[in-house]
Amino acid sequence: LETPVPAVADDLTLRRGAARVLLANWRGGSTIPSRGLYPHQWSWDSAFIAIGLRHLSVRRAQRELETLLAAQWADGRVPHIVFNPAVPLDAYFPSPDFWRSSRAGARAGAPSAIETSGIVQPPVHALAAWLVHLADPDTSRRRGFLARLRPRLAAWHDYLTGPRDLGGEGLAAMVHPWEPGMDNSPSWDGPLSRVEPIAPQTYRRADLDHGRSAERPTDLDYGRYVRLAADYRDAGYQDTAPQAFAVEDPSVNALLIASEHALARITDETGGDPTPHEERAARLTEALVRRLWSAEYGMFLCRDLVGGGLVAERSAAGLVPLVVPGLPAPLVETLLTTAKGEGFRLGELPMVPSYDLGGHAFDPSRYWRGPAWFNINWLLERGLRGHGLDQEADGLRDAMLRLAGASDFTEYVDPHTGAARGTRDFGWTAALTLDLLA
Ligand code: 9WN
Repeated sequence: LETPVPAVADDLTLRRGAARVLLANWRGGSTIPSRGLYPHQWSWDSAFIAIGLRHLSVRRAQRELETLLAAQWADGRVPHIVFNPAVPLDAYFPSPDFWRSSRAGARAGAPSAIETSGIVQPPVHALAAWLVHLADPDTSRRRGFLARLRPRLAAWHDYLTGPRDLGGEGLAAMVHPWEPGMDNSPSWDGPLSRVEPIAPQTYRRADLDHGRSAERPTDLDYGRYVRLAADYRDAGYQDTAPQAFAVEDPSVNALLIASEHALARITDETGGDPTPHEERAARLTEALVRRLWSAEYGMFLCRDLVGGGLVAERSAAGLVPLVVPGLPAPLVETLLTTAKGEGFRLGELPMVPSYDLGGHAFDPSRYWRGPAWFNINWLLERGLRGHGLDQEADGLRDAMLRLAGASDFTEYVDPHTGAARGTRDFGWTAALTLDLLA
């Protein structure tokens, strides 16, 4: 029996479908990731969404980033969720009454009139702002788009390279598994095992109203996520307090470097001196290689700052540094070999999985433990192209477009079959489809 091949949508149908998702998910000042599961504004989602939205409406793409950065805290952090007060509290957990940012985050400079979470997500924003600018430089200049955003983006990077350099070696650390955006990556199993889970009867998982439990993190994971977030909140969201979970993640730091290069371009465009930003990007690149490269694994690994040492798990986060423009050529070559090898099978499977296909924790359906995600594959596509690997980039691009169209812009796919997993009509899947089509 042959497996039926889904009809391939033509470019116009795809573009229309993606635009329909972004229009339906637009909430007046920003875009929600999905209508059921994620009814608020998320930080790195908004960056990816702005990158796609610029092909539909430059004005909305600018607005997306402006709305997010309007919720920035005085200490520079950009919160991972900006809550929409019109959405009922029980629609998403943890809700604003859990984070209590305006009160619990007051010392860290949380805004008093907007409720947000108190943790962060990967810094894709300066890169997004620069790409949005490039889509229509005249409108951008007329509106002073970059001039208004630049100080906020600079403060954001200062926060990550300052108070968040918990390891003291020049990289940004993440203090919660939600921060690197790959919540239940097997890389966190070890560091999380030290965290005492909060009792399940003390909260209600709203995500299971919308997502299949086999495709979501487990209850044990959630108990630990909630414990860490509650402890951080109870310490006033201060980064000086000791953390039970602290990791240096290669994807987060690679995105910081790509964004630092973008911040240099933004600074130059707005009449400033780009040199300090280029220098910081070079320092971060050196630290990334020194701290997180593993010659043995042929890729970058995460570093556990509490337990000490590199985490022996191969996740797609360790390939994302392909987006770093100045990555030394031998490392690019090794990353390509690893990506094409049996763990990730770039060029053989349609999209790159989030975790080693032969890894002990691999699960083709469960969230960040195997499924292939569109944002990560978009970053890999961009990275490959940036290093002149057009053939590999073209293959990834074609597969992403095919699967996005065939899956109703799903959140993630089974890496072997390409079957849709997670929620549908997902914001960044639609947005990045538009970007790949442009
Ligand atoms: C917690 C919104 C977010 C993404 C993350 C993804 C998922 C949230 C959740 O959804 O995380 O932040 O409730 O599971 O892991 O990358 O930004 O799309």
